[in-house]
Amino acid sequence: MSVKTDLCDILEIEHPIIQGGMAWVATGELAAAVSRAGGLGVIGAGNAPADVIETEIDKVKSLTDRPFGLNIMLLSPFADDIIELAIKKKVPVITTGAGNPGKHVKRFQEVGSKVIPVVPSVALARRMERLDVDAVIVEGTEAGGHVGELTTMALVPQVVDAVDIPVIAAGGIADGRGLAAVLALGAAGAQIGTRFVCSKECTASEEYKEAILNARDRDAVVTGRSTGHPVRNLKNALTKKIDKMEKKGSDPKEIEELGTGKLRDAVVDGDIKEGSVMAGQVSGMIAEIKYVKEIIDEIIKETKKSIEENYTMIE
Ligand code: TUI
Repeated sequence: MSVKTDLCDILEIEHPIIQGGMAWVATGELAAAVSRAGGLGVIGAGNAPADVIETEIDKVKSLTDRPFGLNIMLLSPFADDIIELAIKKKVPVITTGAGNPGKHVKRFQEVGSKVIPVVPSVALARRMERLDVDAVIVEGTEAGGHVGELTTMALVPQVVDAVDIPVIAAGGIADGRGLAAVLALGAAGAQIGTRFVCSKECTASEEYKEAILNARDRDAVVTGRSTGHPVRNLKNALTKKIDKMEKKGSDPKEIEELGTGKLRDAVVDGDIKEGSVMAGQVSGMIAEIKYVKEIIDEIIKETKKSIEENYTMIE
């Protein structure tokens, strides 16, 4: 059973599902599992140095011959090194986050890589189309991690109307109802992050996964607006501390420093109290840790069912 879109042809994948390039979480193991299950697995470079990411790329290549991606977080101090590594390794698909990949797009494409930047607005989507990128990922504020202001529901159709390249929706999608919804908005696929954290193949700490399983609808909150880099995390001692500092008007630099290194504490060391537990608003609907293949097969089955049921209702 399958749901085919243009994206499947462009990326040579079976299902129109891209895995979010989550820093620390999206390792070679997770990316390989998603690609093997017919989606596009993506390694998250985050703030890691190039030698660490080279190992992850080699790991994916040893586990699957299928296409995979690398997400380059453009605010990383190692972003330039990661860009050179991606070119050297001819990574099949490059996604970018937290900035404008601008002058690098052509260099990636020259070695055969597809380039798909994450954009939080229509203006940036248009600029990316003029650079001849292969598609855009439109991320709504429902997402985990570094977020923009607009919702997936409002932003996706506006970008679909503004550009002629495929649009991949991100933020707020965790199951087949969500994928069916964004296909109805005109997207060619979905990027899914938080749902894949709660997979057997994900190497994040058990504590991190449990925090998502235990989360309720209002637990994924945004902090750090004063720094210019708002981040969605599960509510805990860290987010409460940051909230207090923002309310009393603390120096944004001090707030930014408080968050530095905290994602690793949560993902790797399992410190879900003082660490940064980045996760999307869908956390409240995730109830079980499953194999990646089960997650993807269920999403596709439910997408078809959602579309078909809605048709019979209006016939
Ligand atoms: O990048 C993400 N999500 C992330 S990055 C990250 S690591 C981090 N930690 C603390 C502070 C900042 C980052 C955790 N989660 N998603 C993709 C995304 N990109 N969301 C929003 C954007 C974005 C924002 C501005 C993309 C482009 C952009 O362009 C501004 C410009 O340069 O025009």
